[in-house]
Amino acid sequence: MPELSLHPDLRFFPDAASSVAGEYNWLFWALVFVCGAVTLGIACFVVYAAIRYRRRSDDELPPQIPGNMKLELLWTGIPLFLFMGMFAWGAVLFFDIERPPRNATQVYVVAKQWMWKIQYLNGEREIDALHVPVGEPIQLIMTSQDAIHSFFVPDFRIKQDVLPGRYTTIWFQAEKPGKYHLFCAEYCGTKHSGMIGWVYAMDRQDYQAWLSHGAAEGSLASTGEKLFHQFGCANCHHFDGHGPAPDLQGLYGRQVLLKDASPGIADETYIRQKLMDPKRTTVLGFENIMPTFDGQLSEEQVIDLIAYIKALGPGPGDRLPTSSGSTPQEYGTTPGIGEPGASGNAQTEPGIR
Ligand SMILES: [Cu+2]
Repeated sequence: MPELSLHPDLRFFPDAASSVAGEYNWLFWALVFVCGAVTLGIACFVVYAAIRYRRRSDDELPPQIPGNMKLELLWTGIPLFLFMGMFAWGAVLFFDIERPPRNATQVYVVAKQWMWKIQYLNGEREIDALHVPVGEPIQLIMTSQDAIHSFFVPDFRIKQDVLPGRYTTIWFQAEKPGKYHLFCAEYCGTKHSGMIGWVYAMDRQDYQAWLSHGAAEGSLASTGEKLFHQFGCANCHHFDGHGPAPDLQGLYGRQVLLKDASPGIADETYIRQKLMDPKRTTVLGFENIMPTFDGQLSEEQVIDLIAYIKALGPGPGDRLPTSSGSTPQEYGTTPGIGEPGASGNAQTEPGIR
């Protein structure tokens, strides 16, 4: 791509720095070319026809043409072929973007007016900065503390709305080391334009050094474990399967049967909803005695608890009703959310329980 730059930070076209950016560029320019060619063709034909078929005398009557099947088929068929091709190409790329690789490293993002809070599984936290290794897939699991935000890294060609009350995800793989702009792309209040950060893509070694330099207080999961006891969750959620509330081992990613017979997937959004609005759903076979933690837990703490529940392996006292023979492999994913244990981060988790 020709580099038309006025200033290093003011570029005509963003850098292509992620694994999908190249194909995005091809698709973008193909769309520009096809749409440009069609627009130009129609405009030229309009001018040509206006001159060639203009009325030459006041009493001139044009010949009546009843129709032309060949022509109609042609001008229906060619655009259909072109536009279906664009659709298919775009759809393939869309599915690539929406489906994180199984080995993607998960990073949590909490957006708030007006900053990006980043949380790594090892407990490292930072604001308006995201450090990632080059050549490795990263999956972001994002939520908002207030308004709707949008996580946008033009150089990576990724943009995803970040919503309060649920989790959205996006994944990318940085292809070259560098510093890339992170923007909020959804107007979210007075200082929306200042909700800017940087993504630092680093070589594996530098990344490892960066990750271990920090003074993380403990992994997200271990912080979650502390909260689990601090807030009295363990009083009801026993791990021997004999408590008044479901045993949470192996819960994440599994299908959960609810009292109204509707199946639910125990993903991040489900777990958050059980914490903040527990009366909304009741798990089949249990009384709904869960108190709400709305107003008591911050979004970061909810993420700590989710990380803890994710880190809990399946246990012997597995009492949650599931449809027969269901396994995390079968029900492991909701679109875009990684499967339990699929994040490739098991090794970075300390021995929980
Ligand atoms: Cu914002």
